[in-house]
Amino acid sequence: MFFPSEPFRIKVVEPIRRTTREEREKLIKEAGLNVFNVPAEAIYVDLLTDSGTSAMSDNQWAGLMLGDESYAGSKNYYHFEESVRDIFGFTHIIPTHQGRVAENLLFSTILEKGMIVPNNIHFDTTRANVEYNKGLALDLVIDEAYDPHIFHPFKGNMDLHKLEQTIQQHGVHRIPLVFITITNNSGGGQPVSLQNIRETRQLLDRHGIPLFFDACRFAENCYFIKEREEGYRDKSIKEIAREIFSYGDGCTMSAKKDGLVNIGGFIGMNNDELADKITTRLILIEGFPTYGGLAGRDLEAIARGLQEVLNEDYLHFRISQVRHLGQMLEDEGVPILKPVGGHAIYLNAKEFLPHISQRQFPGQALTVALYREAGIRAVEIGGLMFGHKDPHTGEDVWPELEMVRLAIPRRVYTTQHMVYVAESIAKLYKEREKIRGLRLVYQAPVLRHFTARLEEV
Ligand code: PM9
Repeated sequence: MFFPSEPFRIKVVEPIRRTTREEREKLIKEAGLNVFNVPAEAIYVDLLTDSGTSAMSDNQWAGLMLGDESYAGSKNYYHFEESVRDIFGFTHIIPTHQGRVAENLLFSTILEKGMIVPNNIHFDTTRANVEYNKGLALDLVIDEAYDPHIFHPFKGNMDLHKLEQTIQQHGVHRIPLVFITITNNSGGGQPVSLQNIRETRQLLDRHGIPLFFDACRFAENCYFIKEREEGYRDKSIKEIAREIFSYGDGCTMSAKKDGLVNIGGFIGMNNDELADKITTRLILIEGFPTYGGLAGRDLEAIARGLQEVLNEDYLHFRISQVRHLGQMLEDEGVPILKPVGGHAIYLNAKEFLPHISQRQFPGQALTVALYREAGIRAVEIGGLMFGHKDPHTGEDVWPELEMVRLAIPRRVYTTQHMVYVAESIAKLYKEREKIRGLRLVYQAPVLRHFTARLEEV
């Protein structure tokens, strides 16, 4: 498979250590079979998340030295605002220290009990923030998204029929806005087409409902549009991004993904009244509107990162590196979600471990086995993350997909690291009958996967 070489060279290195099998056995046991509790120094290849784990460029590090840490009106804020507006175009740009705060500020301002927020698929922090504010988070992605075998170029698309039905059923007054997550993380990092975005906008215009984007991985989404959607091959990534956001009334963004930084986020919007209300809350919980919980130097790094991420050589390498890992796994017969998305490979845990029922957390069992076997940290996106009790019937509800995500940090690991990951998983796949199911011994009331403790059945 043709795969471009890295469009950067390495100037600084961070040593990583290989642990022994015995060390890992002990650590994972102490961690309650939850890789979130394992110290990062005991991980060889860390694919827990692509969030906040990017390697910054020399240009971004240089920007940190220009940090203006004035409480109000830092010059870095103005540069940040200019850079964000250049791509996203929104009138109000409100910095936050990460994505979930942007979600919290937005939903705590607009939601009233019983309101509904449709999305293609809500990410877990988005869902939690909607539900915490007494709203109902609905996933209205196209059905193809739930079939890991179907190739659809834009598997993150919103199902317009489901959206129209939802509006008819619940009424416009209960839907303060609709979200589209680009790329659709919880559905496999799958892109949304511009046609689908345009049509969603037209549908919402008929009802007077605003459209917001969860823009964490917008540049990767734009790359897929350029590659797969007719009429966009000759457009630049920035032109595609501008068109996407021209259909929106606002966005939330965790800059920890396509901002190429280790911390930061923002809310963008056009509505003056809403921006005023959110800014008042921002001052209460994050800080003054020109820093929003960040240092001036962080804002500078975001301003630069957002422009760097639009580079096509970078995006070509990025998407190809993830795709290459997927191809190596497929060549070994390992079941993965197809097509490969933008930032991660998703192992299909139901097919990897058919002998473990969903009640015994096959995704988490596979995640634990991967750490034990090879010191690789992945994350379960399945029953542990999304399983819950139905509030009306008290029955257990399990998600359709049971996956293990291998999220690839940006500009961090080399192709040889990817070979190591593919070979380790292929070995595990050959010995999969040895992996046992798990049961919960502790769970928190919200976002339980972060702190859950489990044991082997
Ligand atoms: N995503 C991820 O690993 C980091 C948190 S869970 C380990 O995928 C979307 C689509 C996300 C996301 C975070 C957030 C929240 C919102 N939307 O982590 O609060 O993927 O900056 O962003 C993670 P923050």
